[in-house]
Amino acid sequence: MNYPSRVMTIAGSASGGSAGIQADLKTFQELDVYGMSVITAIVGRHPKTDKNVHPMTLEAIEAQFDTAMKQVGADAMKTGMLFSTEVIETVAELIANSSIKQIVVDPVMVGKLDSKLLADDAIVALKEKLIPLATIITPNIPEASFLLDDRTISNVEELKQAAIDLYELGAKYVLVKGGRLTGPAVDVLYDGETITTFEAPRIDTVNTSGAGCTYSAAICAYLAKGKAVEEAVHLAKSFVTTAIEHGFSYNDMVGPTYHAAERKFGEAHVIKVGHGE
Ligand code: PXL
Repeated sequence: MNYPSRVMTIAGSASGGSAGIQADLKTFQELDVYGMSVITAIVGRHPKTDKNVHPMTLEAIEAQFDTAMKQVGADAMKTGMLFSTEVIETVAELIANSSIKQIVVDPVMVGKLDSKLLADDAIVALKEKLIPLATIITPNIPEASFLLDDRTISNVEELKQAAIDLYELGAKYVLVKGGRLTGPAVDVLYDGETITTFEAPRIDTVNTSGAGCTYSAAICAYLAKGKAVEEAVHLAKSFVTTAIEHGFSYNDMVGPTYHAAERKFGEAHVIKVGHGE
């Protein structure tokens, strides 16, 4: 038998099941890769104390990583919510000392419901320690803007310039996601030489919780399967667009994307790919 490729996510647990570790593992399963997880923190708001981020110890993070690597090993990995400088530094060291080749860094900063997922002082470690190890980073507009000292990004041209400038941080590829602009959902990929755009139709829904996690997890899964970065982004964008199209909610809160959508309904969206500036 051909065993499935091995993927690991290092991220926060989102108890509602839409984002974080839970979105990552659902995505991995849908794409038939073997998913493993290192939980950095548990995210869930306590009704009385209001505390929302419950961090794991560094020892627990290292123990999870070591166990998964010894038991299985990994062909690709992604990072999501890491929260603090010390966790970012620990994770960067684990990655640097591993043989994992494909590293997706989703620079998670703020959740859909405005929960803070990156500490104020952690941006320096993110930029200096983790991003230089990345095969690809996948910031959305607020994240790209924050990484570029609060630059305004309000159209596709500025999205392209942001990708070019973020490349200087040392990742091999930069994908800046334009989902928050108006018009079609355009993402820009830059590899130091060529700009590639990926365009999907805008879907009129509020149920996009975990879309960013799902997108980066899908990129990670396709990289583990041996796809080149551009192809992995293309396939992942189609996967997440279909998941967003079939997003839903069990109540009046912002709901999840539907991770099983592509499997159940087929590939609904053609992604338009453009090359050059
Ligand atoms: O969607 C960003 C995100 C990432 N990781 C965790 C989260 C969220 C959003 O709530 O809870 C753990």
